[in-house]
Amino acid sequence: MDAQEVQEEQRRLSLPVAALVGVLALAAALGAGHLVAAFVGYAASPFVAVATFVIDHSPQALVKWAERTLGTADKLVLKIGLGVVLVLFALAAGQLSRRRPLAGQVLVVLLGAAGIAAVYVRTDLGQLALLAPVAALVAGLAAFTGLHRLAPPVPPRSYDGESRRKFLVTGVGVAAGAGVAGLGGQLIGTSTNAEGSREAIGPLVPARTAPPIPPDADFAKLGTPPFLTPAADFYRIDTALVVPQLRSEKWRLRIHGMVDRELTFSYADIRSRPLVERLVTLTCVSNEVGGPLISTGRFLGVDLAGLLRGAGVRPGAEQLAATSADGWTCGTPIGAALDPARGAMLAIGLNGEPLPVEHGFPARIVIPGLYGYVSATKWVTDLEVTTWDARQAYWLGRGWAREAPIKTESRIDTPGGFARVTAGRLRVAGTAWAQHTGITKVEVRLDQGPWRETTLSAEVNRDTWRMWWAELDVPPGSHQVFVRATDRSGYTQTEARADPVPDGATGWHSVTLDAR
Ligand SMILES: Nc1nc2c(c(=O)[nH]1)N[C@H]1C(S)=C(S)[C@@H](COP(=O)(O)O)O[C@H]1N2
Ligand SMILES: [Mo]
Repeated sequence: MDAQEVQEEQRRLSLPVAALVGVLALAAALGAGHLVAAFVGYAASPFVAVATFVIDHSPQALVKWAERTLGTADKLVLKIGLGVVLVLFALAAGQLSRRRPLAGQVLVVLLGAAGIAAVYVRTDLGQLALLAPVAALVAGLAAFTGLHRLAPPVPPRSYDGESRRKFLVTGVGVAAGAGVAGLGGQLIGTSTNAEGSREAIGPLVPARTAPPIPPDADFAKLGTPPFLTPAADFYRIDTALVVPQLRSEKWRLRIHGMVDRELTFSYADIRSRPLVERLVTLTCVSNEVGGPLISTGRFLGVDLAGLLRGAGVRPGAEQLAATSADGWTCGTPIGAALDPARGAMLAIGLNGEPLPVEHGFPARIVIPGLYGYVSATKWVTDLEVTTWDARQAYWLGRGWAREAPIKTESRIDTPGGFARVTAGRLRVAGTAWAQHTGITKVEVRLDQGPWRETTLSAEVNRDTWRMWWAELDVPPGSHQVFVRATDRSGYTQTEARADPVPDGATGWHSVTLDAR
């Protein structure tokens, strides 16, 4: 062993330095991946791709649980969680490599391979998209190896000022480079993204407007939600980790399958057709009894049945299979899509503006009365008229029902659960819905007492929710208030509790109160 080898043998990094090397290499990898992804597809950014993979391959019960409990924050929580895991990996890579870089290099390659695999399995991303995780792997490995070689050992025997300067300059360079690459990727990605295109749409003029909403369509002053949900508050549920960025100029909708003639529409084609406005309450099948995954919008768009009839639906068709730009799929009974009384639409506007990007810009499907997962495809680009046997939509393969009309349900909005209230006269208020049938009665009950009818808001149409309120006499103590709705078919909500899986929750919503 010569002196050089002895020195190499004993070279060891301190824990903080090793950790820094790991974290800087991670930053270099993510920054490089994000920059390349700006050119080959945003969803190929390795971080995004891995997180999406986690969503797509988690047990569906877990995904739905996250949607229910975390709502729109589910993705943020996932991203933070993944970020923490990655930093732990980076720290481990540093720690395992305090003597030799090999163990850390292996970890870096494993992480890079995970990114490549996550992009590879995505059928909606081209092969070019693989460049993003490959760039991440190369950058991560180079940064790790280079920084490891330059890092100060303990004890710092032959490590002089010059070596220290080199390490610092390289470290700062890697950090700055990663930041610039990441930010640059973000900037380039968004200048080619959907929001710019959306802002250039200009006013969308309805040929037929929805009737004005009467002032007594909600009891917002008594604690119900407003009849129309502001777009910013509209519940959002989808599997897209990165909101698909479509530009209206490039968007196309193809109608094919069991049709007489295949049709392709551009945004301009759709926009120049007579645009109709419809007030519709969307509901997610994952909504628990009493849950928030329901909102009402003023949708603007064209009649879906008209588009399909233009293509000529052939006999024997059963399913309208819709595909979104990000590869999500949805199957609707063809009858519901064609029924003129149902009013299915291809929507391009919400509440007087172009669809928000996260709600499907440039276009989505809206079909009154069906849960979102069997009807409401956002970022829709492809409609295939087909049979049930020929294609199985995304959530069907995960245990959810093929046909899923929205169930008649009701919710207490005020007071909230476990509220402390003053004993005596208590006002309760809430929401009820039975889309496509209509609500005719809502009743409330205190504990095991008699059902009492509530005052209903004006019925705007049968496809939207209805608000209710009532007053109850509440003695001091702990109590439970129940609500149940009856729809126009005469059906009264069952007390039997059912989970959202496979076709929507049932049961009476109740809140527990503490009256003093
Ligand atoms: N492309 C796409 N469209 C989708 C989904 C999705 O995951 N991807 N989820 C559906 C579900 S489950 C629901 S409940 C509605 C929600 O629409 P919103 O987010 O506009 O409220 O969108 C539907 N359309
Ligand atoms: Mo949903």
